[in-house]
Amino acid sequence: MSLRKDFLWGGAVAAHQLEGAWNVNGKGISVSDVLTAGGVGVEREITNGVIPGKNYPNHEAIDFYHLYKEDIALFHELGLNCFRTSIAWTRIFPNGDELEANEAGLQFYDDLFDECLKYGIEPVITLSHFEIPYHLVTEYGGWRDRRLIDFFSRYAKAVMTRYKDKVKYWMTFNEIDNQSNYFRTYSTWVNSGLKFEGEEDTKLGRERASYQASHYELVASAKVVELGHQINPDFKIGCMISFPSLYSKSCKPEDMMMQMVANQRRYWYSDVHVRGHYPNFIKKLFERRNFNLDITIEDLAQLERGKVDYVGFSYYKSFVVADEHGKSPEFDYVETQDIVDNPYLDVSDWGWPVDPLGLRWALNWLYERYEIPLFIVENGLGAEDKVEADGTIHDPYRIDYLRKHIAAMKDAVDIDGVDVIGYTPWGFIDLVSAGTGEMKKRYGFIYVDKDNDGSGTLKRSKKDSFAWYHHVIDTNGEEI
Ligand code: P53
Repeated sequence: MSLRKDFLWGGAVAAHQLEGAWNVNGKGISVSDVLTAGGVGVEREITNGVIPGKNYPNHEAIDFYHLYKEDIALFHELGLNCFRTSIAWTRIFPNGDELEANEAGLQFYDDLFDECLKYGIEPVITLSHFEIPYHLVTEYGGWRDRRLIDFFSRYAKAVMTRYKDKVKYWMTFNEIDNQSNYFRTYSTWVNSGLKFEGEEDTKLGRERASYQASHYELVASAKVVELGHQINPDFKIGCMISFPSLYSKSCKPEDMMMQMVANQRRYWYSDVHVRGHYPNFIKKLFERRNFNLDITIEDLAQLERGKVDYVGFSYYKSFVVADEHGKSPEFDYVETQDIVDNPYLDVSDWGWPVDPLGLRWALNWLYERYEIPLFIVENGLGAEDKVEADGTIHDPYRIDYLRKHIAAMKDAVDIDGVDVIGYTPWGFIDLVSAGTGEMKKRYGFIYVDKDNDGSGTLKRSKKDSFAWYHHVIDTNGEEI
Protein backbone atom coordinates (compact mmCIF):
# COMPACT_ATOMS: atom_id res chain seq x y z
CA MET A 1 0.00 0.00 0.00
CA SER A 2 1.54 3.26 -0.99
CA LEU A 3 -1.17 5.76 -0.09
CA ARG A 4 -2.42 6.41 3.43
CA LYS A 5 -5.28 4.20 4.59
CA ASP A 6 -7.39 7.28 5.31
CA PHE A 7 -6.59 8.79 1.91
CA LEU A 8 -9.28 11.23 0.81
CA TRP A 9 -10.59 10.21 -2.61
CA GLY A 10 -13.08 12.67 -3.90
CA GLY A 11 -14.14 15.07 -6.55
CA ALA A 12 -14.06 18.86 -6.66
CA VAL A 13 -16.48 21.55 -7.78
CA ALA A 14 -17.35 25.12 -6.84
CA ALA A 15 -20.78 26.47 -5.94
CA HIS A 16 -20.98 29.04 -8.71
CA GLN A 17 -20.07 26.51 -11.40
CA LEU A 18 -22.75 23.94 -10.61
CA GLU A 19 -25.46 25.17 -8.24
CA GLY A 20 -27.32 27.61 -10.49
CA ALA A 21 -30.32 29.06 -8.61
CA TRP A 22 -28.45 32.35 -8.70
CA ASN A 23 -31.31 34.41 -7.27
CA VAL A 24 -33.21 31.82 -5.26
CA ASN A 25 -34.05 31.96 -1.54
CA GLY A 26 -32.44 35.31 -0.95
CA LYS A 27 -29.13 34.69 -2.74
CA GLY A 28 -27.34 37.87 -3.81
CA ILE A 29 -25.42 38.51 -7.02
CA SER A 30 -21.79 37.36 -7.01
CA VAL A 31 -18.86 38.41 -9.20
CA SER A 32 -19.43 35.24 -11.26
CA ASP A 33 -23.09 36.12 -11.85
CA VAL A 34 -22.06 39.07 -14.02
CA LEU A 35 -19.72 37.04 -16.25
CA THR A 36 -21.00 36.18 -19.70
CA ALA A 37 -20.00 33.11 -21.72
CA GLY A 38 -16.62 33.22 -23.49
CA GLY A 39 -14.46 30.72 -25.31
CA VAL A 40 -10.89 30.04 -26.40
CA GLY A 41 -9.40 33.46 -27.04
CA VAL A 42 -12.67 35.20 -26.10
CA GLU A 43 -12.58 36.55 -22.56
CA ARG A 44 -15.80 36.45 -20.55
CA GLU A 45 -17.34 39.91 -20.37
CA ILE A 46 -17.84 41.51 -16.96
CA THR A 47 -21.14 43.37 -17.18
CA ASN A 48 -22.37 46.20 -14.98
CA GLY A 49 -24.91 44.25 -13.00
CA VAL A 50 -27.07 41.59 -14.61
CA ILE A 51 -28.26 42.76 -18.04
CA PRO A 52 -31.39 41.04 -19.41
CA GLY A 53 -30.82 39.11 -22.62
CA LYS A 54 -27.14 38.30 -22.00
CA ASN A 55 -25.98 34.71 -21.59
CA TYR A 56 -24.78 34.17 -18.01
CA PRO A 57 -23.92 30.47 -17.82
CA ASN A 58 -23.57 30.39 -14.04
CA HIS A 59 -27.16 31.47 -13.45
CA GLU A 60 -28.52 28.01 -14.04
CA ALA A 61 -25.29 26.02 -14.33
CA ILE A 62 -26.27 22.35 -13.85
CA ASP A 63 -28.95 23.21 -11.28
CA PHE A 64 -27.25 21.23 -8.53
CA TYR A 65 -29.17 23.43 -6.09
CA HIS A 66 -32.34 21.54 -6.93
CA LEU A 67 -30.85 18.22 -8.01
CA TYR A 68 -28.26 17.64 -5.30
CA LYS A 69 -29.94 14.61 -3.72
CA GLU A 70 -29.85 12.60 -6.93
CA ASP A 71 -26.33 13.83 -7.61
CA ILE A 72 -24.97 12.88 -4.21
CA ALA A 73 -26.49 9.42 -4.59
CA LEU A 74 -24.43 9.18 -7.81
CA PHE A 75 -21.31 10.44 -6.01
CA HIS A 76 -21.83 7.65 -3.52
CA GLU A 77 -22.16 5.14 -6.33
CA LEU A 78 -18.88 6.49 -7.70
CA GLY A 79 -17.33 5.60 -4.35
CA LEU A 80 -16.18 9.03 -3.14
CA ASN A 81 -15.27 9.43 0.51
CA CYS A 82 -15.02 13.21 0.23
CA PHE A 83 -16.61 15.98 -1.80
CA ARG A 84 -14.95 19.33 -2.31
CA THR A 85 -17.31 22.19 -2.95
CA SER A 86 -17.57 25.81 -1.88
CA ILE A 87 -20.19 27.75 0.00
CA ALA A 88 -21.64 30.56 -2.10
CA TRP A 89 -20.93 33.56 0.12
CA THR A 90 -23.97 35.32 -1.42
CA ARG A 91 -26.38 32.66 -0.15
CA ILE A 92 -25.27 33.44 3.39
CA PHE A 93 -24.67 37.18 3.14
CA PRO A 94 -26.39 38.27 -0.09
CA ASN A 95 -24.74 41.70 -0.17
CA GLY A 96 -21.74 40.78 1.94
CA ASP A 97 -22.08 43.62 4.45
CA GLU A 98 -25.17 42.54 6.38
CA LEU A 99 -24.92 41.84 10.09
CA GLU A 100 -27.21 38.81 10.06
CA ALA A 101 -26.85 35.68 7.95
CA ASN A 102 -29.60 34.52 5.59
CA GLU A 103 -31.18 31.48 7.24
CA ALA A 104 -32.37 29.97 3.95
CA GLY A 105 -28.79 29.89 2.70
CA LEU A 106 -27.49 28.31 5.90
CA GLN A 107 -30.25 25.71 5.76
CA PHE A 108 -29.36 24.75 2.19
CA TYR A 109 -25.80 23.80 3.17
CA ASP A 110 -27.01 22.03 6.30
CA ASP A 111 -29.17 19.83 4.11
CA LEU A 112 -26.42 19.38 1.54
CA PHE A 113 -23.82 18.34 4.13
CA ASP A 114 -26.30 16.00 5.85
CA GLU A 115 -26.94 14.34 2.53
CA CYS A 116 -23.18 13.82 2.04
CA LEU A 117 -22.61 12.54 5.58
CA LYS A 118 -25.49 10.09 5.20
CA TYR A 119 -23.29 8.28 2.66
CA GLY A 120 -20.06 8.71 4.56
CA ILE A 121 -18.88 11.43 2.19
CA GLU A 122 -16.85 14.08 3.98
CA PRO A 123 -17.42 17.65 2.78
CA VAL A 124 -14.24 19.63 2.01
CA ILE A 125 -15.19 23.28 1.90
CA THR A 126 -13.71 26.33 0.19
CA LEU A 127 -14.93 29.58 1.71
CA SER A 128 -14.27 31.85 -1.25
CA HIS A 129 -14.18 30.33 -4.72
CA PHE A 130 -14.72 33.23 -7.16
CA GLU A 131 -17.96 34.12 -5.35
CA ILE A 132 -17.47 37.58 -3.82
CA PRO A 133 -20.76 39.44 -3.37
CA TYR A 134 -21.07 41.87 -6.27
CA HIS A 135 -22.36 44.53 -3.89
CA LEU A 136 -18.96 44.56 -2.18
CA VAL A 137 -17.45 45.51 -5.52
CA THR A 138 -19.88 48.31 -6.35
CA GLU A 139 -19.90 49.76 -2.83
CA TYR A 140 -16.35 49.12 -1.62
CA GLY A 141 -14.24 48.43 -4.69
CA GLY A 142 -13.85 44.76 -3.80
CA TRP A 143 -10.76 43.67 -1.87
CA ARG A 144 -9.17 47.09 -2.34
CA ASP A 145 -11.01 47.94 0.86
CA ARG A 146 -9.83 46.80 4.29
CA ARG A 147 -13.41 46.44 5.51
CA LEU A 148 -13.71 43.25 3.48
CA ILE A 149 -11.57 41.52 6.09
CA ASP A 150 -14.39 41.93 8.59
CA PHE A 151 -17.14 41.03 6.14
CA PHE A 152 -15.32 37.87 5.16
CA SER A 153 -14.58 36.95 8.79
CA ARG A 154 -18.21 37.43 9.73
CA TYR A 155 -19.27 35.13 6.91
CA ALA A 156 -16.62 32.54 7.81
CA LYS A 157 -17.57 32.67 11.48
CA ALA A 158 -21.24 32.11 10.62
CA VAL A 159 -20.58 29.01 8.52
CA MET A 160 -17.78 27.54 10.61
CA THR A 161 -19.96 27.81 13.70
CA ARG A 162 -23.02 26.41 12.01
CA TYR A 163 -21.20 23.44 10.43
CA LYS A 164 -18.62 22.80 13.11
CA ASP A 165 -19.72 19.19 13.55
CA LYS A 166 -20.29 18.53 9.84
CA VAL A 167 -17.21 19.92 8.13
CA LYS A 168 -13.63 19.32 9.21
CA TYR A 169 -11.59 20.28 6.11
CA TRP A 170 -11.70 23.93 5.05
CA MET A 171 -9.83 26.15 2.63
CA THR A 172 -9.91 29.94 2.60
CA PHE A 173 -9.34 31.53 -0.85
CA ASN A 174 -9.38 29.47 -4.02
CA GLU A 175 -6.28 29.87 -6.20
CA ILE A 176 -5.35 33.09 -4.43
CA ASP A 177 -2.15 33.30 -6.50
CA ASN A 178 -3.95 33.59 -9.85
CA GLN A 179 -4.14 37.35 -9.38
CA SER A 180 -0.34 37.51 -9.61
CA ASN A 181 -1.24 37.39 -13.32
CA TYR A 182 -2.63 40.91 -12.92
CA PHE A 183 -2.83 41.66 -16.63
CA ARG A 184 -5.64 39.14 -16.95
CA THR A 185 -8.66 40.99 -15.60
CA TYR A 186 -10.64 37.76 -15.33
CA SER A 187 -8.22 36.60 -12.61
CA THR A 188 -8.19 39.81 -10.58
CA TRP A 189 -11.96 40.01 -10.94
CA VAL A 190 -12.81 36.55 -9.63
CA ASN A 191 -10.07 36.59 -7.00
CA SER A 192 -10.67 40.07 -5.64
CA GLY A 193 -13.40 41.93 -7.50
CA LEU A 194 -10.83 44.10 -9.26
CA LYS A 195 -11.17 45.59 -12.71
CA PHE A 196 -9.20 48.60 -13.73
CA GLU A 197 -9.81 52.05 -15.15
CA GLY A 198 -7.79 55.19 -15.72
CA GLU A 199 -4.52 55.48 -13.82
CA GLU A 200 -5.01 52.15 -12.16
CA ASP A 201 -5.14 50.49 -15.56
CA THR A 202 -1.35 50.59 -15.93
CA LYS A 203 1.22 47.95 -15.06
CA LEU A 204 2.05 49.64 -11.79
CA GLY A 205 -1.57 50.42 -10.98
CA ARG A 206 -2.74 46.87 -11.58
CA GLU A 207 0.18 45.44 -9.70
CA ARG A 208 -0.31 47.66 -6.68
CA ALA A 209 -4.05 47.01 -6.47
CA SER A 210 -3.53 43.26 -6.74
CA TYR A 211 -0.92 43.25 -3.98
CA GLN A 212 -3.05 45.40 -1.68
CA ALA A 213 -6.07 43.15 -2.22
CA SER A 214 -3.90 40.07 -1.74
CA HIS A 215 -2.59 41.43 1.53
CA TYR A 216 -6.08 41.97 2.91
CA GLU A 217 -7.07 38.47 1.80
CA LEU A 218 -4.03 36.93 3.48
CA VAL A 219 -4.88 38.75 6.70
CA ALA A 220 -8.52 37.66 6.38
CA SER A 221 -7.39 34.10 5.76
CA ALA A 222 -5.14 34.11 8.82
CA LYS A 223 -7.92 35.58 10.92
CA VAL A 224 -10.27 32.84 9.82
CA VAL A 225 -7.69 30.11 10.41
CA GLU A 226 -7.29 31.36 13.97
CA LEU A 227 -11.02 31.69 14.46
CA GLY A 228 -11.72 28.26 12.99
CA HIS A 229 -9.28 26.61 15.37
CA GLN A 230 -11.10 28.28 18.25
CA ILE A 231 -14.49 27.12 17.00
CA ASN A 232 -13.29 23.54 16.65
CA PRO A 233 -9.68 22.56 17.41
CA ASP A 234 -10.10 19.53 15.15
CA PHE A 235 -10.61 21.68 12.06
CA LYS A 236 -7.99 21.31 9.35
CA ILE A 237 -7.79 24.61 7.53
CA GLY A 238 -5.72 24.99 4.42
CA CYS A 239 -4.82 27.56 1.81
CA MET A 240 -5.52 26.91 -1.85
CA ILE A 241 -3.13 27.84 -4.60
CA SER A 242 -3.01 27.22 -8.31
CA PHE A 243 0.26 25.47 -9.03
CA PRO A 244 1.49 25.36 -12.58
CA SER A 245 4.96 23.85 -12.30
CA LEU A 246 7.34 26.50 -13.59
CA TYR A 247 10.28 25.26 -15.65
CA SER A 248 13.21 27.15 -17.03
CA LYS A 249 13.48 27.16 -20.82
CA SER A 250 17.19 26.43 -20.66
CA CYS A 251 20.20 26.26 -18.39
CA LYS A 252 21.10 29.79 -19.41
CA PRO A 253 21.56 31.56 -16.07
CA GLU A 254 19.14 34.33 -17.07
CA ASP A 255 16.41 31.78 -17.78
CA MET A 256 17.10 30.11 -14.44
CA MET A 257 16.83 33.46 -12.68
CA MET A 258 13.56 34.19 -14.43
CA GLN A 259 12.23 30.81 -13.34
CA MET A 260 13.20 31.57 -9.76
CA VAL A 261 11.49 34.94 -9.82
CA ALA A 262 8.41 33.40 -11.48
CA ASN A 263 8.17 30.99 -8.56
CA GLN A 264 8.52 33.84 -6.10
CA ARG A 265 5.81 35.90 -7.75
CA ARG A 266 3.28 33.08 -7.56
CA TYR A 267 4.23 31.21 -4.44
CA TRP A 268 4.86 34.02 -2.00
CA TYR A 269 1.18 33.53 -1.24
CA SER A 270 1.68 30.05 0.13
CA ASP A 271 4.85 31.29 1.87
CA VAL A 272 2.73 33.73 3.88
CA HIS A 273 -0.06 31.23 4.47
CA VAL A 274 2.30 28.55 5.75
CA ARG A 275 5.04 30.54 7.46
CA GLY A 276 2.98 33.44 8.76
CA HIS A 277 5.22 36.16 7.41
CA TYR A 278 6.26 37.90 4.22
CA PRO A 279 9.35 36.65 2.41
CA ASN A 280 12.05 39.29 1.93
CA PHE A 281 11.85 39.24 -1.86
CA ILE A 282 8.28 40.55 -1.74
CA LYS A 283 9.11 43.20 0.85
CA LYS A 284 11.91 44.37 -1.43
CA LEU A 285 9.54 44.46 -4.39
CA PHE A 286 7.10 46.65 -2.46
CA GLU A 287 9.97 48.97 -1.53
CA ARG A 288 11.35 49.22 -5.06
CA ARG A 289 7.92 50.06 -6.44
CA ASN A 290 7.14 52.61 -3.70
CA PHE A 291 3.80 50.92 -3.27
CA ASN A 292 3.32 52.20 0.24
CA LEU A 293 0.73 49.54 0.95
CA ASP A 294 -1.58 49.53 3.93
CA ILE A 295 0.10 46.81 6.00
CA THR A 296 -0.08 47.32 9.76
CA ILE A 297 1.85 45.83 12.67
CA GLU A 298 -1.39 44.15 13.80
CA ASP A 299 -1.77 42.62 10.34
CA LEU A 300 1.68 41.08 10.60
CA ALA A 301 0.88 39.70 14.04
CA GLN A 302 -2.35 38.25 12.65
CA LEU A 303 -0.50 36.51 9.83
CA GLU A 304 1.75 34.92 12.42
CA ARG A 305 -1.25 33.61 14.39
CA GLY A 306 -3.06 32.13 11.42
CA LYS A 307 -0.79 29.58 9.78
CA VAL A 308 -2.53 26.94 7.72
CA ASP A 309 -2.62 23.21 8.51
CA TYR A 310 -2.12 21.99 4.96
CA VAL A 311 -1.55 23.25 1.44
CA GLY A 312 -4.37 22.58 -0.99
CA PHE A 313 -3.49 23.12 -4.61
CA SER A 314 -4.75 22.67 -8.14
CA TYR A 315 -2.52 21.15 -10.76
CA TYR A 316 -3.39 21.06 -14.44
CA LYS A 317 -0.26 21.98 -16.36
CA SER A 318 3.27 23.28 -16.34
CA PHE A 319 4.66 26.47 -17.83
CA VAL A 320 8.06 27.28 -19.31
CA VAL A 321 9.68 30.53 -18.33
CA ALA A 322 12.39 32.37 -20.25
CA ASP A 323 14.19 35.67 -20.09
CA GLU A 324 13.53 36.63 -23.69
CA HIS A 325 13.20 40.35 -23.01
CA GLY A 326 16.50 40.93 -21.18
CA LYS A 327 14.96 41.80 -17.82
CA SER A 328 18.13 41.60 -15.72
CA PRO A 329 18.78 42.46 -12.93
CA GLU A 330 15.22 42.55 -11.57
CA PHE A 331 13.87 39.71 -13.74
CA ASP A 332 10.45 41.29 -13.39
CA TYR A 333 8.41 38.27 -14.35
CA VAL A 334 5.05 38.93 -15.95
CA GLU A 335 3.07 35.83 -16.76
CA THR A 336 1.57 37.23 -19.96
CA GLN A 337 5.05 38.13 -21.30
CA ASP A 338 7.55 35.57 -20.08
CA ILE A 339 5.98 32.17 -20.79
CA VAL A 340 7.06 30.18 -23.86
CA ASP A 341 5.87 26.90 -25.38
CA ASN A 342 7.17 23.57 -24.20
CA PRO A 343 8.26 21.54 -27.25
CA TYR A 344 8.24 18.31 -25.23
CA LEU A 345 4.56 18.37 -24.28
CA ASP A 346 1.23 17.95 -26.03
CA VAL A 347 -1.52 20.41 -25.25
CA SER A 348 -5.22 19.83 -24.57
CA ASP A 349 -7.90 21.09 -26.95
CA TRP A 350 -7.93 24.22 -24.82
CA GLY A 351 -4.18 24.70 -25.18
CA TRP A 352 -3.15 23.52 -21.70
CA PRO A 353 0.13 21.56 -21.71
CA VAL A 354 -0.35 18.02 -20.42
CA ASP A 355 2.44 17.10 -18.01
CA PRO A 356 1.93 14.28 -15.47
CA LEU A 357 5.56 14.35 -14.33
CA GLY A 358 5.03 18.02 -13.55
CA LEU A 359 2.67 16.93 -10.77
CA ARG A 360 5.43 14.94 -9.12
CA TRP A 361 7.67 17.97 -9.54
CA ALA A 362 4.98 20.15 -7.93
CA LEU A 363 4.52 17.81 -4.98
CA ASN A 364 8.25 17.70 -4.32
CA TRP A 365 8.66 21.44 -4.69
CA LEU A 366 5.84 22.21 -2.27
CA TYR A 367 6.78 19.57 0.26
CA GLU A 368 10.43 20.59 0.36
CA ARG A 369 9.45 24.19 0.85
CA TYR A 370 6.74 23.72 3.50
CA GLU A 371 6.95 20.26 5.06
CA ILE A 372 3.24 20.13 5.86
CA PRO A 373 0.59 17.83 4.34
CA LEU A 374 -0.44 18.46 0.75
CA PHE A 375 -3.91 18.01 -0.70
CA ILE A 376 -4.38 17.86 -4.48
CA VAL A 377 -7.77 19.51 -4.63
CA GLU A 378 -8.00 19.90 -8.42
CA ASN A 379 -6.58 18.05 -11.40
CA GLY A 380 -8.13 17.07 -14.68
CA LEU A 381 -8.55 17.38 -18.41
CA GLY A 382 -11.10 19.65 -20.04
CA ALA A 383 -12.25 17.95 -23.23
CA GLU A 384 -15.22 17.65 -25.54
CA ASP A 385 -17.21 14.42 -25.15
CA LYS A 386 -19.40 12.63 -27.65
CA VAL A 387 -22.59 10.85 -26.67
CA GLU A 388 -23.00 7.71 -28.79
CA ALA A 389 -26.35 6.69 -30.29
CA ASP A 390 -26.83 4.18 -27.47
CA GLY A 391 -26.12 6.84 -24.84
CA THR A 392 -22.65 5.64 -23.86
CA ILE A 393 -19.76 8.10 -23.59
CA HIS A 394 -16.24 6.86 -24.23
CA ASP A 395 -13.57 9.10 -22.73
CA PRO A 396 -10.26 7.18 -22.83
CA TYR A 397 -8.35 10.49 -23.12
CA ARG A 398 -9.63 11.52 -19.69
CA ILE A 399 -8.77 8.17 -18.12
CA ASP A 400 -5.32 8.35 -19.68
CA TYR A 401 -4.70 11.85 -18.30
CA LEU A 402 -5.86 11.02 -14.78
CA ARG A 403 -4.14 7.63 -14.67
CA LYS A 404 -0.80 9.22 -15.49
CA HIS A 405 -1.28 11.95 -12.92
CA ILE A 406 -2.28 9.51 -10.20
CA ALA A 407 0.79 7.42 -11.06
CA ALA A 408 2.96 10.53 -10.72
CA MET A 409 1.34 11.28 -7.35
CA LYS A 410 2.08 7.75 -6.17
CA ASP A 411 5.71 8.10 -7.22
CA ALA A 412 5.94 11.30 -5.21
CA VAL A 413 4.64 9.40 -2.19
CA ASP A 414 6.53 6.12 -2.69
CA ILE A 415 9.84 7.31 -4.03
CA ASP A 416 10.10 10.85 -2.70
CA GLY A 417 8.25 10.54 0.61
CA VAL A 418 5.81 13.40 0.06
CA ASP A 419 2.84 13.50 2.46
CA VAL A 420 -0.30 13.66 0.31
CA ILE A 421 -3.62 13.45 2.15
CA GLY A 422 -6.07 13.40 -0.71
CA TYR A 423 -6.96 13.78 -4.35
CA THR A 424 -10.10 15.39 -5.71
CA PRO A 425 -10.24 15.57 -9.52
CA TRP A 426 -11.82 18.76 -10.81
CA GLY A 427 -15.33 18.92 -12.25
CA PHE A 428 -15.97 15.21 -11.79
CA ILE A 429 -19.55 16.06 -12.69
CA ASP A 430 -19.63 18.30 -15.79
CA LEU A 431 -20.06 21.95 -14.95
CA VAL A 432 -19.54 25.47 -16.26
CA SER A 433 -15.90 26.23 -17.06
CA ALA A 434 -14.56 29.04 -14.92
CA GLY A 435 -12.13 30.43 -17.46
CA THR A 436 -14.36 30.32 -20.53
CA GLY A 437 -17.92 29.90 -19.23
CA GLU A 438 -18.41 26.99 -21.61
CA MET A 439 -20.25 23.74 -20.89
CA LYS A 440 -18.49 21.82 -23.64
CA LYS A 441 -15.15 22.02 -21.81
CA ARG A 442 -15.95 18.94 -19.75
CA TYR A 443 -13.97 17.35 -16.94
CA GLY A 444 -16.53 14.90 -15.57
CA PHE A 445 -16.98 11.21 -14.97
CA ILE A 446 -20.66 12.17 -14.94
CA TYR A 447 -22.00 13.73 -18.11
CA VAL A 448 -24.56 16.52 -17.90
CA ASP A 449 -26.76 17.12 -20.92
CA LYS A 450 -26.34 20.83 -21.49
CA ASP A 451 -24.76 22.87 -24.27
CA ASN A 452 -22.85 26.13 -24.45
CA ASP A 453 -26.00 27.98 -25.48
CA GLY A 454 -27.82 26.72 -22.38
CA SER A 455 -30.03 24.11 -24.03
CA GLY A 456 -30.29 20.51 -22.81
CA THR A 457 -32.26 18.35 -20.40
CA LEU A 458 -29.67 18.48 -17.56
CA LYS A 459 -29.91 14.68 -17.48
CA ARG A 460 -26.90 12.98 -15.85
CA SER A 461 -25.20 9.89 -17.30
CA LYS A 462 -22.03 7.94 -16.60
CA LYS A 463 -19.01 8.11 -18.86
CA ASP A 464 -16.53 5.21 -19.13
CA SER A 465 -14.29 7.04 -16.68
CA PHE A 466 -16.93 6.58 -13.97
CA ALA A 467 -16.29 2.84 -13.57
CA TRP A 468 -12.55 3.39 -13.94
CA TYR A 469 -12.37 5.96 -11.11
CA HIS A 470 -14.60 3.81 -8.94
CA HIS A 471 -12.08 1.01 -9.22
CA VAL A 472 -9.19 3.36 -8.45
CA ILE A 473 -10.91 4.35 -5.22
CA ASP A 474 -11.85 0.76 -4.37
CA THR A 475 -8.22 -0.30 -4.56
CA ASN A 476 -6.94 2.86 -2.81
CA GLY A 477 -5.03 3.68 -5.95
CA GLU A 478 -3.29 0.30 -6.24
CA GLU A 479 -5.01 -0.46 -9.54
CA ILE A 480 -5.19 2.49 -11.85
P1 P53 B 1 -11.50 25.98 -16.40
C1 P53 B 1 -6.84 29.27 -14.64
C2 P53 B 1 -5.71 28.48 -14.54
C3 P53 B 1 -5.73 27.35 -13.74
C4 P53 B 1 -6.88 27.01 -13.04
O1 P53 B 1 -10.46 25.78 -15.22
C5 P53 B 1 -7.99 27.81 -13.13
C6 P53 B 1 -7.97 28.93 -13.93
C7 P53 B 1 -9.18 29.77 -14.07
O2 P53 B 1 -9.76 29.48 -15.29
O3 P53 B 1 -9.11 27.60 -12.43
C8 P53 B 1 -9.31 26.47 -11.64
O4 P53 B 1 -12.86 25.85 -15.82
C9 P53 B 1 -10.46 26.81 -10.73
C10 P53 B 1 -11.75 26.17 -11.13
C11 P53 B 1 -11.74 25.94 -12.63
C12 P53 B 1 -10.64 24.95 -12.96
O5 P53 B 1 -9.40 25.40 -12.50
O6 P53 B 1 -11.20 27.34 -16.93
O7 P53 B 1 -10.22 26.61 -9.36
O8 P53 B 1 -12.80 26.98 -10.66
O9 P53 B 1 -12.97 25.51 -13.14
C13 P53 B 1 -10.54 24.62 -14.42
O10 P53 B 1 -11.22 24.90 -17.38
